[in-house]
Amino acid sequence: MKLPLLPWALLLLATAPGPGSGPTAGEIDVGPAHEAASPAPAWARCSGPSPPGAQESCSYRCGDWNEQCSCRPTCSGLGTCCSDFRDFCLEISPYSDSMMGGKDFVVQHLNWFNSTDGVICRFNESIQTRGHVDSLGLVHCVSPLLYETGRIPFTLSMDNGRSFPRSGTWLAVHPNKVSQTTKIQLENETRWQYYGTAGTKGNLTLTWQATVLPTHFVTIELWGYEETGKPYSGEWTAKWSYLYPLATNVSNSGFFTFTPKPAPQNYQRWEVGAIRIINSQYSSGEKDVQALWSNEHALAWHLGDDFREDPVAWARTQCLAWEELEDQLPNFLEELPDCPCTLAQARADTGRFHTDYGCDIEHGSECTYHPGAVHCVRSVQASPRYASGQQCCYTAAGTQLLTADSTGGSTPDRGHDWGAPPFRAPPRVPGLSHWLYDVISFYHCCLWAPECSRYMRRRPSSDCRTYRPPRLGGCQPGGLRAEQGQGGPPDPLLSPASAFGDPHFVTFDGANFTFNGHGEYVLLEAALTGLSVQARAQPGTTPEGTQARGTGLTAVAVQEGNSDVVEVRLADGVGVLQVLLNQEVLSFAEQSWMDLQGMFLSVAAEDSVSIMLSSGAGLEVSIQGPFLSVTVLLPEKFLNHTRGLLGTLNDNPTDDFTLRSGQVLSAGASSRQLFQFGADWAVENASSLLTYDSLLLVKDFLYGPKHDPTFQPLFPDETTPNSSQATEVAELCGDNHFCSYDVAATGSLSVGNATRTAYQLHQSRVQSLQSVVSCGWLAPPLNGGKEGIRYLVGSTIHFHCDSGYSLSGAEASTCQADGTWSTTTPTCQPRHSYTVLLSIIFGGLAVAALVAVVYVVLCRRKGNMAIWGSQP
Ligand SMILES: [Ca+2]
Ligand SMILES: [Ca+2]
Repeated sequence: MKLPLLPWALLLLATAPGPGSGPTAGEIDVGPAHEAASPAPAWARCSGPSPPGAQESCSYRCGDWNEQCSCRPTCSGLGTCCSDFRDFCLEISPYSDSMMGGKDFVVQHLNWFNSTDGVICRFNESIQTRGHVDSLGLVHCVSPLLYETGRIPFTLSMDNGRSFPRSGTWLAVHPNKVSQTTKIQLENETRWQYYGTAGTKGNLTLTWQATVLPTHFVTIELWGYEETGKPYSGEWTAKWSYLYPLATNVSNSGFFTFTPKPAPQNYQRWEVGAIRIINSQYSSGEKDVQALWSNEHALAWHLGDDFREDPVAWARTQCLAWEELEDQLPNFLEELPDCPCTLAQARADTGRFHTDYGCDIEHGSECTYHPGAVHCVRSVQASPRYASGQQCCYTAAGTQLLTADSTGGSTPDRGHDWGAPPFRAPPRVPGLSHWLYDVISFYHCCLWAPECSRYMRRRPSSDCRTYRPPRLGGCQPGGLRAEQGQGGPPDPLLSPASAFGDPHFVTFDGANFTFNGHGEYVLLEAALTGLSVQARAQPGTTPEGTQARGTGLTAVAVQEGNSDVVEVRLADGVGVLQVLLNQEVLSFAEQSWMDLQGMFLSVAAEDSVSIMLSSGAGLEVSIQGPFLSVTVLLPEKFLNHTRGLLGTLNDNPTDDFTLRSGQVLSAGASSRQLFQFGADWAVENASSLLTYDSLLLVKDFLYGPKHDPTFQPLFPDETTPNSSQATEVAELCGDNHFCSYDVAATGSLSVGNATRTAYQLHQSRVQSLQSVVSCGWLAPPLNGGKEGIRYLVGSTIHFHCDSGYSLSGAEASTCQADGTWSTTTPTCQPRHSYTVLLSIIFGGLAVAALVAVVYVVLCRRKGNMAIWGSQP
């Protein structure tokens, strides 16, 4: 019955409502699979002559479909596209650049040899930039200056704005995430930001790639960034302004040098800005024309004579003014999540924390602003009300580094460096709100004046007392297990292409099971946030090329609430990950990080994808052997709110095998009962998040049963353990039954070993995320000090007094399992003798010397500031 309907299926495949978009008026929903098999499925009854007015063009119809043809991204794979699909649903190259704009991009597949009276690109339905058609007939657009990151819809007009029938998407990224080679280079960068302070004067030089701007003469301009209006009010506005030209009509040589002069008085209020270079045919300051930008930076070099005459006093005044302002603004610290207690936790909690590129253990730990740290992470999500950001830094020993102990400690940020959806207005503007509230003040207090303690007082590190690690569940392919075929099992290590891994599931509460279903299944559903994670499992292939009796995951899809839908899948089964956003294949050729609706996406090294959802839930998908490995991380708020194959998260593993009906399988359920449990969680068409964009997927999954009842897996009791291996198995596998099962099934110890390794990877992650009790920061005694900066259970802090004082109380305190210190900080009582007087004198001298040393060190630190991306 199904096959004759296939042509319909193809046309209507496009009709499967796009995830996230929901059915719209006139759409015919694709019924569940069993309906398709019935004599007259609902949608078939509706068929007949095309309704009047049906269109065969994608003009104004990108993302739509009708009975005639489709303009949805899935149409290419299905061969159902309208013939002019690519003329109207635009592909562009490059597809991304800094949100600062001015990037020229080319519309692909659209060769324009007709006359045109004007190319106009309209972004976000409001910002228009002028494009052009080049001598080869290629259509160009220019990206606009934006105050947001992420995917920006645009439409294209070829008739000077009368009609905009074509559409596409531009990806705006954080200015620091753009390749430095596409920017103006400020030569000897630190000189620019210290110009006018002691010992920094002379000429400044900038260079750029002249070929990027197709002109002989350019204008070099300064732009300034400011936020106006009452903070945290509706009038709070972000604004880039053109300030003044540094040079007009200079040769486009890629090189310019000048002696900075103080800016005219009315421009001195801008302290953060960037340089822009444009074709001199445009008038100075013309918006949204093709341009090159420099990094945003502290405009020391343009500040007035008052700065140059006494930079330290000037900066101190600014620092004090910032302090005063901070005290009037709401306290954002209370809203921030606490940091993970250890480096291991911070690196494993990938749903909520992500590497701070300014201090990255995987890139040499160049921690300019955090001396003493080897790695920092930032909270992925900005805090809900004030859009502020948490930062957490760790020492080589894995201990959190706090500002209370060290100037290298992590500093929370009033404006999250990565911005916060919906962006556009302060304090949510990516990078720049952070510059105004957290970075320029660092220059004032810490780099230009010796007032750093003032900065640290208002940006104190959080400790980890309220941090709770996320819970972990997932599905890992087991070892590379070969099918037992005729003539005995082949050695999978000799024929890896023939190998497959059984999906071994571990629930959030730690129950393990093997499930070899062929179909699409619900890994997790949580009504709490509308979170849904679904996966597709497909059989492996035997060495003989036939279907194996074990399956592995080949695709996983996720959505939370009304977020975008992201699917990660194996592309054509050749060990390459493919990521789909709302059914469209994403390219990571230009960007490895993407700000999407309701989630962030990060791709590492092409074989692993991290998805960070707004609830703090995270997904890690990677390739392991011939299949996918999927790990789901859930914050504690999901307790008692999950169902599906990964179980009911409630600290009780015995109720994890719960069917949709609520019936609970006992912990001793047989592998056949567990198979039924898995089958019960088959996805339903109406709520499927997966994409069906090939004939095979349509046939096997959209119209096939979601759980294939004809597929016969191999159950453990069908394998015969080889008693001669018993000792070796026990030695290798210990109590890991996945390992012993796979050895039994394949007869190969090396297979068991691979299974064990995969399992151990999961276990080590679980281990990293173990809860650690923290007693919190412990103050040193007044007129004394302490040794030790670790405040976790079992750690001991030792106290001492300055000379002239004697300790009253315990010399040490230990963090106890209940989160309290064994004793309070002792006090230091003065000893009454001449030594007191002497120590005061020498102590005073020592303090003065220390202050001098700190100041010199801070000034020197500027010499190391190679990367401006590494912000405090
Ligand atoms: Ca910070
Ligand atoms: Ca449970």
